Amino acid sequence: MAAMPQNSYQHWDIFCRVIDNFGDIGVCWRLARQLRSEHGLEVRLWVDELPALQAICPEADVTLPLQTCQGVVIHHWTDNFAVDCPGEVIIEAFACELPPSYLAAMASAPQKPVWVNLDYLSAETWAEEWHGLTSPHPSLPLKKYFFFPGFSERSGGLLRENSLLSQCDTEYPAKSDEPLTISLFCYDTAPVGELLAALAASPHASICYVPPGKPLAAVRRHLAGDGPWQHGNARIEPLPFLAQDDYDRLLWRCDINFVRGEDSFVRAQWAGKPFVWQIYRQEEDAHLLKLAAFLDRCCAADDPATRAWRQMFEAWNSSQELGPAWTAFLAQNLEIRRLSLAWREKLAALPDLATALVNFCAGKV
Ligand code: TRH
Repeated sequence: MAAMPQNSYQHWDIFCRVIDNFGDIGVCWRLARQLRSEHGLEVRLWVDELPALQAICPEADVTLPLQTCQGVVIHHWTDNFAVDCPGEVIIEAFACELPPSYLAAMASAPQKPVWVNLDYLSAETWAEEWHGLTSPHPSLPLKKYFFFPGFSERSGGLLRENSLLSQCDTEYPAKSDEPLTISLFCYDTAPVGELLAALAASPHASICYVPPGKPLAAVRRHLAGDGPWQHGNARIEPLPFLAQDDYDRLLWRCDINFVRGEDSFVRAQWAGKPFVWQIYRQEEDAHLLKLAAFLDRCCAADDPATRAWRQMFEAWNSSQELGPAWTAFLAQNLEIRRLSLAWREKLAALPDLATALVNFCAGKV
């Protein structure tokens, strides 16, 4: 267990509203588990959609208003919310808005809790500038801190469990013979048809693992039936939705990972394998700035491998032709593997997000 900083708080409440998909609960569940298992904290997780939690944590029971999973106390967050005593630290994930009765309880607590908005991950520099700033509540004697995950020491870092990298390297040491193994977690807007065509026509055999939901729906728009499919030189295999730790193992085991959103994107970076990110679309194309900011950090060099990697990200996220980008990406695969490991090493030198958050909150009121 990590050494506790002076004046650290024991009782943490995390609030999570599932907007869509699995990223909101994915981040909160991972954080809750790590605060419990590595920092020994008492953690309550309030989540409004238990089925989303159950998808990534199959032991969760969707019928229970209150249960404990892996040491984390899980509450179903419903409209008739009630709590006796607020935590000492309150994490409002992704500005999900705390219930008014809870805010009132926070305001009347003898010692005001530390209230933190855990924000979305962005490589943009404004996120570093905002990291750690506060905002007073308009009417109650409370202030909220903004905590931004990120890719530099000026941010709150990324979620990374203590033994993650050693576990990954021990369980799945490098392999690089055919068939090429690929995991495909994407939105249904990705140019999946072009990827399937390129894999089918490739002289190299591949296996592509496809999770249910949007990725499988995208595949089924191009291949008839339920699969698995042999499509030219590619085998396309549907997978069940995996528990979060098993999804990590899939990323460790595959040669190339297509990931999306926020949490799988981070986990692919810890896998240290070439990955392709489909960013979550935002209004007015705000996501394109976010994508460019990440590429400027991760793919800053001007060499053939970095250019091929960047080109693949751009093609996967736009309507550009995918075929040439994929061919260049594959041709540079070994070098991109080396770049992925170097990037992982750079990120792993930063404090992990859970530890940074515990240190950030210690002693604050
Ligand atoms: O599911 P996502 O697209 O989630 C999000 C949300 O849409 C959110 O609203 C948005 O703001 C955010 O993206 C940017 O992608 P993400 O973040 O990768 O979350 C997926 C989670 O599901 C992650 O924790 C990994 C997990 N997962 C499993 O546990 N098992 C699986 O089989 C798969 C495919 C994923």
